[in-house]
Parts: sequence; C-alpha cells; structure tokens
Amino acid sequence: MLLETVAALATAAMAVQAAEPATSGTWSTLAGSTGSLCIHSILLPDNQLMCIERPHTKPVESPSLYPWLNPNTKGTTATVVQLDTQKGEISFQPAPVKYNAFCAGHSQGADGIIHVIGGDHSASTTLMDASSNWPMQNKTDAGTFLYDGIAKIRTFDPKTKTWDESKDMTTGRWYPTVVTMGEGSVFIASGSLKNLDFNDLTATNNPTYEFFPQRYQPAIRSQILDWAYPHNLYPIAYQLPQGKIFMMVSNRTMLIDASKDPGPAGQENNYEEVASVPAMDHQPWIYPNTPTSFLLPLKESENWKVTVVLCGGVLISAKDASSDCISLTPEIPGAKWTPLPNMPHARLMPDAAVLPDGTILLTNGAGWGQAGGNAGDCQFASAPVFPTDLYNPTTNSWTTVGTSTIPRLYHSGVVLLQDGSVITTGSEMQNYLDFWGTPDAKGVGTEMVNVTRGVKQQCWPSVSDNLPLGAGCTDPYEYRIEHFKPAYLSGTRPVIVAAGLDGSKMTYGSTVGVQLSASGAAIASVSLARYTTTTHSTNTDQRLIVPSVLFANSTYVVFKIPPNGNIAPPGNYHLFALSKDGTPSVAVRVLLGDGAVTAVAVPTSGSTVPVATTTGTKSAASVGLSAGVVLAGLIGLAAALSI
Ligand SMILES: *[C@@H]1O[C@H](CO)[C@@H](O)[C@H](O)[C@H]1NC(C)=O
Ligand SMILES: *[C@@H]1O[C@H](CO)[C@@H](O)[C@H](O)[C@H]1NC(C)=O
Ligand SMILES: *[C@@H]1O[C@H](CO)[C@@H](O)[C@H](O)[C@H]1NC(C)=O
Ligand SMILES: *[C@@H]1O[C@H](CO)[C@@H](O)[C@H](O)[C@H]1NC(C)=O
Ligand SMILES: [Cu+2]
Repeated sequence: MLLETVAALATAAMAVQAAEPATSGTWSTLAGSTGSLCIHSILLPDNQLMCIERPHTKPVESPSLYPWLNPNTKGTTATVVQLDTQKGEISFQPAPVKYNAFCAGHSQGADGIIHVIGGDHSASTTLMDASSNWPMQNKTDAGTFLYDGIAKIRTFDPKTKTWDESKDMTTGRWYPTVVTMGEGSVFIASGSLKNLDFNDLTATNNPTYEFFPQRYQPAIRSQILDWAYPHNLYPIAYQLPQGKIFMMVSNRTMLIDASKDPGPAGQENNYEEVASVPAMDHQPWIYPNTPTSFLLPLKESENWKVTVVLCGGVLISAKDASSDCISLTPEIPGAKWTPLPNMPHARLMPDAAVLPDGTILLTNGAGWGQAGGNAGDCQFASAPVFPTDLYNPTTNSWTTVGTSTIPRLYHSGVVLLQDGSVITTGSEMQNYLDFWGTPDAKGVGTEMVNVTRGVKQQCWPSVSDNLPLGAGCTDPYEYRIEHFKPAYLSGTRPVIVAAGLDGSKMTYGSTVGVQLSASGAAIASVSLARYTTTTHSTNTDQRLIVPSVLFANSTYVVFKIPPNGNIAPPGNYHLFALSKDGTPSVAVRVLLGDGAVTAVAVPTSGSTVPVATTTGTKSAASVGLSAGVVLAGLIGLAAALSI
C-alpha cells in the first residue's frame, strides 16, 4: 500500500464527513470475473484472492471449444483474483492445481503459507495430456480431470505463487476441517472417504483426525466424530487461547489437548466433552443443515476471553431456515450454550465477516432447504436471502445494514479486505431460478429434491436429453464479486503510515509502535484481523484480536502483540487503527509469528489524545518490564518507528 494511496483515501473520507453518520452500508457489483468459481475463497496479500472450484462437468461459455472444462483455467480449477475496490473491478490469472481440491479444507499458516487439504477423489488421470500436464480437451463424458486429491496436502506460497502438492495425509478426506494451531502445525479433522450420499451411507465415514506435520499413524479415532456420523462433515473447530482445540459436530462439543498423547489406538486420552447444544428444532448444527460460526473479538482487556457463536441453519420440522444464534465460552468450566438475540433474517448457509470495529456482518444464504447438490442440477435450497445483518456484541443487538443483489447459496463466501470493506464470492447452480421459478419461490413439500417436479430441473441437459444446450437455464457458476462498504467507511479515517511497515513481521509478546498521519482521525483503538480462508460457511482462520492501547497521540500508537499463537495463530493479519467512532484506517499487513521479543518504549507523557482502551494490570506489568528496551529483530518495522 503506497502512502499516497492511504492519504488519498483519508482525504476522500474527510470530504464526505459532514453528512449524518450513516447506519447502512452500500453494495455494488465489481466489474470482471473471478475466472474460477470461488467455492474456496482464500485471502492473499496485496488485495489478491485465491479461488478454487470443482472441475466443471457441465458446459460453460465455449462448449464447442472446451466441452467440459472451464476455459478460464483449462480445467485446472484455481485462479488468483486481483481486487481493485477503488476502481470497482477485478481480474484473474490461473493458478493451476493438479490434484482435485474440490471441497477441501484449508487454513492460513505460519509465514502466510496456505494449506489446502483433502478434496475430491474422482479423477481421470489417463485424460491428462502428458506433454503439457494439462487435461485433454476432448473428453466427452461427465467426469473430472485432475489427479485424485482426496488425501492430498497442498501448500501454496503467496510470495512465489506456487503450489507444492507432494505430500499426503494418512487417509482421504472430503469435507474436512483444517485449523492452524498456535505453534503453526495443522489440525485436520473428519471428512468423508468418498462423496457423501445420504441415501447410501456405506463406507464413507472417517471419524478421525490427524496433524500436519504427521504425528500419529494411523489417524486418531474420535468417539464423538464417530457418534455424529453422518453429521460430522466440516466440523466447527478453532484454536482456543488457552491452548486446546475446540471441535463441535452435530450437537456435541469437545476440547482436544493436542499436546497430549492420545494413547494406544482407540483410547483417546486427550479430550474432554463440554456442553452439548440444547435441544431445539434445529439439530444437527452442521452440514447439510449448515449454520455458520465465528468467534467474538478476543480482547486483551478481557484477558482474551473466547466466545464461539453459531448462527442460522435449518428448522428440522419445516426445512425453513432458522434465525437462531447460540454462544458458548468454552474455556470457562461448566459454561453452557446460551441463546443470543435472533438474527433479523433467518438463513441457512450464512457467512460471517468479523469487522475491524468488532461488529459481525452476516450475509449470504437461503431461506429454505439444505446445503448440497451438483452444479447445473436442482438446488437443494431456495429463496436466497439478500438483506445484510450486523451484530454488535457490545449492545448485544442486531441491525439490518444493507441489501445485496447476487444470490449466494451453496458454495459461497465472505471476505474482509484491507480497506475495511467486504466482498461476497461464489455460489453454484444459480439456476435455482429455473427450477423454483422466482427469486422468492420457496420449495414445497418435504422431500429434499423431487427430480420429476417442474420441467427445468435439469438445467444443463445430459447427452440423452433432447433439449438444446443450456435451454432456459441461468449460468450455474457465479463468477461475480459483490462489494460491501460498511457504514463506518463514511467516517473520517485514521491513517497508518504504511511505509516500511506493510508486510513486516511482528513477534509474539513484542511491544510495537506504529506511526500515524496527523491528517487522519484521532485514534482510539487498534485491532488485528486475521486473513480469511473460507468455504461451506466454515472459516477457522477468522478472528479479531483487540490489544489494549498503551499510548496514543495524533502521530503514534503503542500496543502489545498477544503473547502467543494460541491467542493469535501465526500468519498474516490486517492491522487497523480505529477512531473513537469505530471508523477503521486502511489496514497494513503484518505477519505474526515466533521470534525474538522486541519492545519499543512506551511514552509516559505527551499524549495529545485520550487513550480509549484501559490497560489491564497484566499488560501494565509487562510494560514496566519492557519499557525502554529495544531488542533486535524488528528490522522491517524499525524504519516506520521513531526509534
Ligand atoms: C484427444 O486429444 C488428444 C490431444 O489433446 C489427442 O491426442 C487424442 O487423440 C484425442 N482423442 C480423441 C478421441 O479425439
Ligand atoms: C443430539 O443429537 C442426537 C442425534 O441427532 C439426538 O438423538 C439427541 O436428542 C440430541 N441431543 C439433544 C440434547 O438435543
Ligand atoms: C414429485 O413431483 C411430482 C410432480 O409434482 C409428483 O407427481 C410426485 O408425486 C412427486 N414425487 C414425490 C416422491 O413426492
Ligand atoms: C506523539 O508521541 C511521540 C512519542 O512520544 C512523539 O515523538 C511525538 O512527537 C508525539 N506527537 C505529537 C503530535 O505530539
Ligand atoms: Cu461442497
């Protein structure tokens, strides 16, 4: 981020400052295409987004040229999308994967390395062109074109834009959950041994978890994952601040001590079960009933208390979407799942973005049905939900803050960007219109899919159909990105002096100082928003870290990086400075990780603005220890500091 750009944004923001503070944000559609469908949306540095799709098995734009492939990627299913929210446009370049990553799990790890783990097995390696290692373009039946990826561990390095697909798990996993742990290794849970068919529940259960790098062989069998089957796909899981892994499937919750040896096969001596979800017309709280989950902001002033929230999903009795939200503080012994206020709009498959001011945006999803389905075939869900809801944990209340226009049903996502705005991505089989008739249509009856209902339920004709190609169909692949500017972007923004700071490494426990431009709004708080990877309403990466401000004046702020990766797992974060009204700066990228602890001096006088966040006794003590001490290791940051 160039300094000029930051200054220009601040000036633009000040120009509109005179208006009444807005309570609603604005949606607009960015020009251009993501190239591949963002079933998997992974934020990369420099306003780039990795999108991964399933291999197309239905015709797309140039059916005569590439009968079964996405011509944008020649079937290799991944693109890096360049986002330009100021110009309102996007562009893409292919980032080919060789091993089918459809419905993999993923997380951002140490040094910003992306892990994409598991995926789909069906593959036709004989159809790979040996000379180019790209799929052949004359396949005539529906299948996939990539090597078997169901057991694959892929890493993507955003710096070199290259994949390493050389490693494997102990077993195959389709729909696994992947969590980057505090010390940087990866926890990989559940998934199915082949595509799950609820009408044929044979030989698909994989109720195990494992680690990368590998720790145990075979993988550890979990009694609760086994019990929950088939409701154990994309488990809800997080690294917790005090060190354990949170995992919830169906309606049961466990805390895993990953540092503890699980014992001989079948013993599983390393977990405790905590609160089960109360009985509601809502079980199970997982795929395909698909709520979303997120963590409330973790604050130093609250000693990093963690709260897990689940919102939305399906009412079992009617297949209507639910507006329920429930929360749990899993590190407080004896805590129970308790209701939060209902969302203004019921939805299944919602997506959540935790914003820099600590509010949570809920968007996307459907009003009826369930998750799942094949691109081009019938929707399992209908009645897309367009209103956008915002939860404020401080007031424990919801408001509706906008209305989007693009349906985001199965295989969608939401991502917070560096400038404090939000994008929505993905959604497959958009031809719900053709099946259900109107955007407001709601499925009738109780069956999941009735393939004989209606005349257009099979939108992309199979070879045996007599219909012309694509007759009466909408494109089942949504390549557009919609962009939301929250109301806070109409306020005057603080301005972080980015020169030398953007991309710098910050080590756990360090006391850091960041320069601000006096031309921006006065700063009252800072927050660190972890880069997002999201799929299937699951986002194990997303969390907002709110350090206490130790010193702030109009040109300088001092705060402390959390003491370890359990609170803030390693990887890239957006560092935001916020005004007292909660208007965020444009963020700079900082890379949290291990290393020598450094500390800038905390000025004891000369503060020209009140410090909004009170400093807890814990951090005050550590400030005393570190004040005046500047250690080596902050080379990237030093240039930006007045030291
Ligand atoms: C398919 O294309 C490949 C080259 O990409 C060619 O070698 C092969 O003969 C073709 N097969 C058929 C059946 O046309
Ligand atoms: C949890 O889910 C199981 C399986 O669906 C169900 O039998 C049980 O009643 C549920 N427990 C509660 C408390 O709702
Ligand atoms: C599916 O829909 C058709 C047409 O409405 C109806 O005749 C048929 O009974 C339905 N099938 C089932 C299993 O409900
Ligand atoms: C803010 O504090 C820093 C550190 O004490 C100091 O160098 C700087 O001059 C102060 N800025 C203003 C505008 O007072
Ligand atoms: Cu999927």
